[in-house]
Amino acid sequence: MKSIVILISGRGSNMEAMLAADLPCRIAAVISNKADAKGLETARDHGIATAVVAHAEHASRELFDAALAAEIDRHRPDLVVLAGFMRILGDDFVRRYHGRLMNIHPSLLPAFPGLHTHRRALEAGCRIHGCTVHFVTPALDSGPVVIQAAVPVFAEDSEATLAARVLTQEHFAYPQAVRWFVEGRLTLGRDGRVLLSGERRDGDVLLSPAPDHPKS
Ligand code: NHR
Ligand code: GAR
Repeated sequence: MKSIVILISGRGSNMEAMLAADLPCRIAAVISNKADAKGLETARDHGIATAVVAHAEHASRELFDAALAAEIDRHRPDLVVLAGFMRILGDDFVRRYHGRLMNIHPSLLPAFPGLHTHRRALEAGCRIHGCTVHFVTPALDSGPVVIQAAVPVFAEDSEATLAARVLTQEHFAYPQAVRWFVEGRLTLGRDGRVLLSGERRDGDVLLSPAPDHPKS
């Protein structure tokens, strides 16, 4: 059975969704760059090993990355999962985990890489927003896309209501992506493209605003 390590920085609701999804893999550890991350408690409550590698205690990004990699490698994971992990990782770190490092980003990439995605989607007047699971590459939020989920944006939305709607979909999309990976169905090809075996082809469309005459 494959094993994974999950990196968090805060609440850890995506991590919790993975625990709840009963994935066919071992969750070897949950590691945070912040000692006060709420998700660490949740992981401990589930009997999962936790560790803190505090970025604030390292003199440079390179030293932090190296300490983080050392902690991850103790567990020899097949996959490293960024779940609300908020530190940009350097090229050496990303290359070390090439094809086995995934992130969930709260926008429909390539729209809105970086931070404050929900605010920016509202400001841009988007009618559709969402989240993206991607393999991590050195360029921020630009790696090959594994799965995306779209949600409508409503005129009365605030950053908080929109974030909550997206987060609900994150909790479906991310465990699905990790399941594909640990089942051995999902790989990053040598050409940098995502390969998913046995992919379904009956995806639905989301029109937002909804049309007057919905398809039956
Ligand atoms: N690292 C690389 N190399 N590539 C990616 O695609 C990465 C990554 C590290 C994290 C998650 C990402 C997101 O989904 C992620 C993707 C943090 C920042 C950021 O600006 C940006 C994007 C993401 C995560 N972090 C600040 C920094 O200086 C700190 C912000 C804070 O601590 O609150 O590292 O959005
Ligand atoms: C999620 O919405 C995730 O997509 C986002 O932060 C939230 C973390 O929630 N990630 C980023 O913005 C990465 N920069 P969680 O801790 O409850 O999973």
